[in-house]
Amino acid sequence: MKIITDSLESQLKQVSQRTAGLTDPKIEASVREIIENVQAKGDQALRDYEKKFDNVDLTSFRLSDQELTDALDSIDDDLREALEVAKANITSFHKKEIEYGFVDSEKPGVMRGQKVISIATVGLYVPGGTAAYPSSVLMNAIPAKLAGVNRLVMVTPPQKDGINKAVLAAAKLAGVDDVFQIGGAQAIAALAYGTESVPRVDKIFGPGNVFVATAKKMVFGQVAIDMIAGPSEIGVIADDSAKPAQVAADLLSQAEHDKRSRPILVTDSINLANAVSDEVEKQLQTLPREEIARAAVEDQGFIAVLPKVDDMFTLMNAIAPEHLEIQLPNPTDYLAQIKNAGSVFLGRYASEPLGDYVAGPNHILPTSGTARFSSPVGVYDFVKRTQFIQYTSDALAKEADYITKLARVEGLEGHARAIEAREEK
Ligand code: HSO
Ligand code: ZN
Repeated sequence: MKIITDSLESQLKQVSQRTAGLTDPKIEASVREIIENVQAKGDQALRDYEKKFDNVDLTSFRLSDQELTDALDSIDDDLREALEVAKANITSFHKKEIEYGFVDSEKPGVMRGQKVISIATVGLYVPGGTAAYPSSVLMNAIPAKLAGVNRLVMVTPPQKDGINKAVLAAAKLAGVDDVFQIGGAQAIAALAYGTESVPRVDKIFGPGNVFVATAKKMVFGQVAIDMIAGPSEIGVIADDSAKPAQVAADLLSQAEHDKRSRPILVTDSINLANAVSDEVEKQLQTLPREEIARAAVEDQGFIAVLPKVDDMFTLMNAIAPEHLEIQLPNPTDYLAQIKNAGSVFLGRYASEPLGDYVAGPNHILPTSGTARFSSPVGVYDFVKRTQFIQYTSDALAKEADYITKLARVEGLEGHARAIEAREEK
């Protein structure tokens, strides 16, 4: 792995030059055409695109409830137990995120408040092939259902040998209401505009390839979207007390996701830097996804050596990694110094995959430095807020002059008169 011993200033400069890539205009044009066709021709367009892109002839897109039940019955007992444990831990954590709104009646005659209302219908995109992760179905569906979403609609591309049973089992366990076998930009268009068989949703969640991501960007406004997920990172801050084999394994756990994943170690110890670099090479040689992980390690990864602990945190906050492991003695002492990170893993035993699967906090996290301004997926993403106001005649009379003053300054006589219409003569 590349080891960098430059000054903090020079490393910060390199981080600040990182930018999000622009979408290719050719992809945009073809996605626009797909969206327009689905809008105009509904199910017929979906059938045509599924034939063209996924080479399947579909008469109906929706899987029956029996198919979901059968999938859940078909998985082995150990997998069932693992999914159940994950579900229980995700549920108990996310229950803590539920908001109840408030009513404020501190001023006489005035009631003000905020009400939290679940989003009625939500779409969840689940990619096909090897990126179809049952764990990610749980991470989206459980907070959605806790928030009170009425109808949670999952879409996933049809597969030659049928849709991944573990994904369907997770969907059933987590309370997904409908599963449609459709994928790509056409699935996003169907969710955004609705077709004869696919309901129109209010918000779309879930990762996908560049066509899916482009389609999500284009339908934003018609519907809400969760985020546009970019390449992910794992950042580890460690000193000499860390075990090189563990640090290396954790870096590779994230590197194996994608060639564009970025594994980063920041340490004050050149010995640890060298030992981790050697370990990464050694462990790569027996990793089944070596090709992907090696590309991530060699093209995206690096080890930064900075002698001061404060500097290590300054650099990591600038990187704003999706996952941040603190492998230092007394790791909780550093929580206050962390400003930008999706999810933080404290101490030797909080290895990143613990958070991917069973700990309970969400694993759908802000990537590519967006932890500067975004949060993990949570119950709060599946709700919206409405506020309310009630005044008595006396309470309004006390503030009426302020309203008419502000209204007339803004040139809005109608506003002022609406208030004056309440004056009791
Ligand atoms: N680490 C991924 C989530 C995941 N890992 C799903 C395994 N399965 C999020 O960056
Ligand atoms: Zn992972």
